[in-house]
Amino acid sequence: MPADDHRLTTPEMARFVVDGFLRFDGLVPDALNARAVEEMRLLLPVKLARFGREVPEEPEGLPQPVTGVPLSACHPPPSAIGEVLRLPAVRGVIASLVGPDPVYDHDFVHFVPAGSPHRQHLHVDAIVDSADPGFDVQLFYFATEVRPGEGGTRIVPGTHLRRVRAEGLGRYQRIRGEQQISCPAGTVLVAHHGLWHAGQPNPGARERWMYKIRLGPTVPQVRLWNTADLEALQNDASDHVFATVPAESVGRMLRRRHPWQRGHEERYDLRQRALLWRHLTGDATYDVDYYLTRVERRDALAPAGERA
Ligand SMILES: O=C(O)CCC(=O)C(=O)O
Repeated sequence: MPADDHRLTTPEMARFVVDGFLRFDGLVPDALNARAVEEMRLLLPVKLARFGREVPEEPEGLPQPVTGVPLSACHPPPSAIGEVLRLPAVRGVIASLVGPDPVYDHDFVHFVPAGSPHRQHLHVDAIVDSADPGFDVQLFYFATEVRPGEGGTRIVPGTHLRRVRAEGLGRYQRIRGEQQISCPAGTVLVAHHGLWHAGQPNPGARERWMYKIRLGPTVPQVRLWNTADLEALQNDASDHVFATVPAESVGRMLRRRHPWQRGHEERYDLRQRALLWRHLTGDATYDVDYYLTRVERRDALAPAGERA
């Protein structure tokens, strides 16, 4: 049930908390995708040169944003990339997660030529973020069709709440439940900054053009989505899989297990998801399976000097 202003629904927000991303297939119309690819062709040398610490000239009429400016100041008309970022459907997704005018962190053009054997190792971009539940988003915009196995990004759903060292991940070659994105042109994937991912080879005959932008919140990330359905779905702290489980609730949605979360492994992530849901709802008593409340209640009984 997308809202009129395209903001996300509560089940979609819960899915973001569980998976660390949401994808919207074919969201951007073909004519705009074609213009965006042409713009990326012009920008790629600029981005690569800057990465190499050069100061290249910007293409005429396409001023590139500076870190720290509001998104509304980025990629002004006639930029096709700006037009994508200003589509009501894209703005609704962004506004739901980081507010209506988030801060621009950086962006990049990720081009994989046809036949490229280049493979990135699995990594996270945000290895020096703090441990609080606040988050940035990264928008992956696939401007060209990506056929199965032809250069789509490899992602591991549900890994975004693990605190890892980026290079420590590089050794993992296969993880149960990982996906390699294939999608129609115009697909937008919005990810939590902690999602594990890697660029892949493109043995196909088509170029793969993807634009990625990182955005940070400028307002508290509390109830920014369409919360019309929240009251009916929000569970209280008595939610416990071995005792009390409401028929339909956010808790049920958050409890979904990924294939790599075996045995009791999922409990670490469930606790992190509950903390993130507290952050998103402003409800400091929210819980799933009682993990947070149990410890907090015990802690409140401890002598002052022993409290965590
Ligand atoms: O090219 C890709 O598919 C992913 C690239 C990327 O996200 C990165 O380098 O951090």
